[in-house]
Amino acid sequence: MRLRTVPLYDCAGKTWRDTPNGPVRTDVQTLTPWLAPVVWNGTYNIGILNKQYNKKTLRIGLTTFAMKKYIVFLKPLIETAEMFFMVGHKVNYYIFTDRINEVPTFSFGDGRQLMIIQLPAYQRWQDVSMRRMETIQDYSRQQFLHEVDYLMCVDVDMKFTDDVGLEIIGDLVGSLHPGYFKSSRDQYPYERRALSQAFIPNDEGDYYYAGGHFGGNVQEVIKLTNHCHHAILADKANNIEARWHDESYINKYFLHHKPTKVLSPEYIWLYYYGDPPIIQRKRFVEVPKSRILLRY
Ligand code: 4GW
Ligand code: MN
Repeated sequence: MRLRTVPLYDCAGKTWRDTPNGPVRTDVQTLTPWLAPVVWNGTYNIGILNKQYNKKTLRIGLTTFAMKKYIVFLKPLIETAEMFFMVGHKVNYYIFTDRINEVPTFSFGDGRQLMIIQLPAYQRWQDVSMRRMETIQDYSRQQFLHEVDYLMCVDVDMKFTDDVGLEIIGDLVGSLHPGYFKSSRDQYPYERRALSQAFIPNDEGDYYYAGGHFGGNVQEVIKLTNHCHHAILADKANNIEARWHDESYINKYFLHHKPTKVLSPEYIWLYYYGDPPIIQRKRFVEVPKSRILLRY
């Protein structure tokens, strides 16, 4: 008997196979050893996911920090989020900035809004980056917990270039760093000094996760950010700062609190890593920044 051709359906200009039980991607790992899905193009059916969730009640928060000169990244991030991020769903954008007067005006889809939260600017950029943990934890307890169900916390120097939808929703969500998804664990740039709270020995660790895209339900985000914030403080008291700042602490957290969903590097792509065919859709990509202009 001839094999029936599997019908191809169109999904935002891309094709994927819509069959009841697969096929899933065979060129990438789609399940972690603790049985959490790794989300790649072709591994899910967005139509089923959209039917499964109740659009009227689901509320999603997106947090980002646009401190000091990084305020220039806000416009492309939000404008592209309106085109690609959780389209058709309720979204609250939470923008932390010290430059509230420089926040542009946007037009939003139904049920979508932006809230500005003013912060004092920290002098050291490492502190700007690391204090995100403390701040997200703080505002999640006070505010986000009462306003949204899930939070995604992202770098601001990024833009959406393809759909990001309900496939990323999970209780605790991490993203694979684009530079290390093919590396072995001893090559991951984990913090290797035993003195640091972020220390991971050579023979431990599952993946190298990106610091610029994590999330989950608000309770889980509170646990993660609270844990990382306190690890950062403990290290500070010992005059030590982990190699990749907040990213190192997030990696340590995920070692002992496994994500329930892992996003492929489609969800945080950096141009430095080129254009490999394994990345079928680049959904959330870095906006190149002039270090000379922005670093201080
Ligand atoms: C060096 O001078 C700086 S400034 C490094 C980070 C800086 C920075 C970062 C900033 O001045 N303002 C700011 O809001 N941030 C936030 O931290 C912003 O959300 C940014 O995306 C995040 C992480 O910094 P980054 O994107 O520069 O880090 P990488 O290069 O690792 O993506
Ligand atoms: Mn960044």
